[in-house]
Amino acid sequence: MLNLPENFQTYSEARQQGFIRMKELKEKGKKVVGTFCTYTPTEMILAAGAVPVGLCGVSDEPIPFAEKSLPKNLCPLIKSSYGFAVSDTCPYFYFSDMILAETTCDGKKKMYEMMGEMKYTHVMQLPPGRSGIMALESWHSEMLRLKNVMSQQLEVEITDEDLRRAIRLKNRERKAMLNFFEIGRLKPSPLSGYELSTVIDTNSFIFDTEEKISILENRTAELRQDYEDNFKTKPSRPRILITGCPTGGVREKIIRQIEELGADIVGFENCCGPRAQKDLVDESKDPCLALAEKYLRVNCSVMSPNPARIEAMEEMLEDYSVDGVIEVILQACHTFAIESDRVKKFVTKKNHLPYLCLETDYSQADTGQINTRISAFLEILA
Ligand code: BJ8
Repeated sequence: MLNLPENFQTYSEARQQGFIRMKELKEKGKKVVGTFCTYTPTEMILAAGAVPVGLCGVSDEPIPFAEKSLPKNLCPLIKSSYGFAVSDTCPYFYFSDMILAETTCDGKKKMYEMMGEMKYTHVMQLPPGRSGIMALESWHSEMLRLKNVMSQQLEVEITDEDLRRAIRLKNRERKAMLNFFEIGRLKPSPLSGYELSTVIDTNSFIFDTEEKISILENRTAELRQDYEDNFKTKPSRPRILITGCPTGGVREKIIRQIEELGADIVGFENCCGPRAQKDLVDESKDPCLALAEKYLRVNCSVMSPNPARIEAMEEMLEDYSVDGVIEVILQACHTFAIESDRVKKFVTKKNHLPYLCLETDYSQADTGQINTRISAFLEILA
């Protein structure tokens, strides 16, 4: 049984509840910006007085709509995101005044060209690597360009003081999220990986950052107390670190299943985890430069080379007392699939820990096979 709070909301419940809140905000004249990625500088959206909303597709329902114009052999996250937009079944896409996207993987950036035919889509040109001064200069100029584009598109002025205020607020949110993630370090962890990944995704449907911070702080305090009262003396189950592609679309099929089969997911080294939270935006610098520096450090596999991901994993293996690593690769995600060889060697040869790689999509076709592979993997850890 997963340790879930009484008022726990599933992803689809939280998504539905957010519709009403968003409609009310729109009626009050609030502008909304749809986003897809951890590279998105949400501070710029907040500084513009607008509301950011995550539009990443985590359901296979809209995929048939996407496959009418996108190749079948494409990442399900891209197909699902596009499918929602093209089938007009996502109220958040409908309510968005503009889309803010980045050139991350090839599939996403080409899909954004098609999305731009439906709604104004600004695509930031992300450098393909971080080394050298050129990368930072070019990403900094993309931040300045974004500031102009967003001012025009949303018809607002964005001042440096607006940006500084947004940076301070987001930094507070990051700290609250990080403290929440770090509950996973406790042994045994009172926080299920299922709850953790759900809360992080559903947070995107709470549009008041102060409210998000307080929800996270309250739940973190509750979990610490729960650990002291009920968990501290319990035996620990095998402790799993999840890595690879975002796992929102395989939450039931993989994340819940791992825990129901007898292990604890204690951390996520992917975009559902502390990847974007653990380093803050420098509040003392010029705001656009500080944003450029921070977001260039995101250690996604679209960056080449990407040693920072292995460094982050090294820290997590130790800090979260990990017993085994499960990597999730979404179908046709070339960058994470190629990087998985390095991850496997790092986990098994350098750290002498078991490693399992699951390549999957959003369908239920491989559920049985995935259960068998997870069960066999957990037997090694028992
Ligand atoms: S920072 S992980 S959110 S790009 S899984 S669409 S990479 S083919 S989602 Fe991602 Fe930003 Fe990176 Fe995070 Fe492409 Fe791979 Fe699909 Fe991906």
